[in-house]
Amino acid sequence: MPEAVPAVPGPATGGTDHPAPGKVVDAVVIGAGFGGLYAIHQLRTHGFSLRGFEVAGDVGGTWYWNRYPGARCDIESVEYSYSFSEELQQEWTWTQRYPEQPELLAYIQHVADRFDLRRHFTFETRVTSAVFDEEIDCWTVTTDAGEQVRTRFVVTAVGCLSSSRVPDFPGLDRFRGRAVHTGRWPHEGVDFTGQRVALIGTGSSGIQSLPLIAEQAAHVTVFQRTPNFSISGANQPLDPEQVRDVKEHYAEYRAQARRSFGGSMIRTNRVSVFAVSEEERRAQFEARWTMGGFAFMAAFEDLGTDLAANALAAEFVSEKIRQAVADPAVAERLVPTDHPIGSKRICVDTGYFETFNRDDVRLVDVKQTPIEEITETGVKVDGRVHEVDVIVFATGFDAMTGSLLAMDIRGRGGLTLREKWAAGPRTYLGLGTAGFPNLFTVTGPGSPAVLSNVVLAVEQHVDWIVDCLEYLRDEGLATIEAEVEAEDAWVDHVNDAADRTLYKQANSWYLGANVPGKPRVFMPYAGGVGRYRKRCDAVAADGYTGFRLAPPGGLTGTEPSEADPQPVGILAGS
Ligand code: NA7
Repeated sequence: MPEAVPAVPGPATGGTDHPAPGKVVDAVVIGAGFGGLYAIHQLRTHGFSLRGFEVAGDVGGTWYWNRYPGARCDIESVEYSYSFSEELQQEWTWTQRYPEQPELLAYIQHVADRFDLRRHFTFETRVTSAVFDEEIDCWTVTTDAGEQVRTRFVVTAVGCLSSSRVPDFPGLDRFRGRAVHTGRWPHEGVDFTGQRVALIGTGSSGIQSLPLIAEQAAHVTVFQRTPNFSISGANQPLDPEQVRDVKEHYAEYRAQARRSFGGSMIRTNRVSVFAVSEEERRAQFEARWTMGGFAFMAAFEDLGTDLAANALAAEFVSEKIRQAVADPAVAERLVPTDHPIGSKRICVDTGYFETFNRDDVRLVDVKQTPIEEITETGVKVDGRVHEVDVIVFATGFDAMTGSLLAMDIRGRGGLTLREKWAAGPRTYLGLGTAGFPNLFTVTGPGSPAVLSNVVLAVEQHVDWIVDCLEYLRDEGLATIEAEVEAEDAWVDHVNDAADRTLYKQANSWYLGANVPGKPRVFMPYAGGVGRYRKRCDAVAADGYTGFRLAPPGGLTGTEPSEADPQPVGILAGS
């Protein structure tokens, strides 16, 4: 099994700021990544009492755990950053077009320091359960340290790609070498010098890490089940002139991103791929290829929705793969053939395909002949053991629902979230789910987060949630809960939006296809962040249509008794 990550000492900041034991707090925030940190900041700014819990030893979320060589964001740094503070966005200067994990983590730590956010968190502590008491409209949150906190609201900011997953290969425990997962990378790093390495998985994590592991290791065997489309990020140091321009016009750029489909400043060429000559088409593809990264899929307006249009883009990228890889047989195995380009999140790489030109890198196809077992000395495929010293599992995550369902969340009538979502997640706007009052999911299933720039997505969710809590406080209301009809309509709409695209044609983690037994449901909202934001704003402006709002005891008709803990904060107007 991949080894456990050693505990990292907690941050050396000035103590904690936790409400007195026994007090009912307004909100418990779970997670100290981009979402949880901003939730804490906004809730505190608006006068809510709170507690935060985080499994890791410090802030960072995704960027705390994914420390593998080459880990880098696929959204440009100037966009993948908070917009809520003008001072913050002016004072922080990114160095590269696509930020590497250490720079991202340094940024998040800077935000935590600058806004003094750590003091609200209890680190190295996992929330194990959250149980709603409908008599008194109150949640009890329990941690693995045995602490119980009573709270009016629970805000989960647990991340969409935080539940790392190692497939259940027979013999996993027998391996005598070292085994690590990219999403739980050891903090002291892994020295591959002189080592024979097995890299299992060719998603974004495998594709980013291969070139760097290969540079160090004696030999790398890459076990590929599904070839993936990957586009060079054309990463480079940021031009100071460009940084100056972005900083000067940040407000406009952010506004444009908020209105866009994917939450970024990439502009889609609003022309069908069929409306231009072959020459023009090629020139446009070439120009977008040179730009690098996600801009490629915006070369024409119909690449994500029309299979024939998509095939032209896929063919262009396949040609690039064939040009990059010297051995035609290896190149052919690296060319994706089983899904439309972009129907899985496109990978953004630095020299991935070229790495297969090295003598010390070998590609093993495990589609037709899957990995049989892990032995004491290596990985067995088709009767042959590939002997290695280290296995790197770049095998992905139980995405979007894994970390939510890992907690025992119980709503009305003791219904568990696991029971409610047994056939797939059901939410209203990705923010709440019927039967679970006062539970908010930042970047929950049914929201566009993972199809977009996640930082922009968490800001929108947190702003909406905090506005909602203020509304409830101002109106003297105790609970908010999605109505079943609104939720059903939203789930239908999420499905319709996906059906208008090619997303469902890939066996992706968006569909839960990578986890055996997981219901095959398209989880994110593919209608675009601009449209989604408008919808959320309209719901709020109309007094939270589709949600049921109630005063204290309003749904049960029960007033809290003297013996019950008296709510502080939200109802008491703290
Ligand atoms: P991904 O994209 O889920 O990739 C996981 C990879 O692991 C993928 O190539 C899988 O093949 C492979 N895998 C999973 N199980 C197996 C087994 N049993 N045998 C062989 N190969 C296997 O995770 P990443 O961490 O790379 O990226 C996640 C997201 O992070 C990414 O989309 C970006 O948004 C950032 P498969 O494709 O399932 O055949």
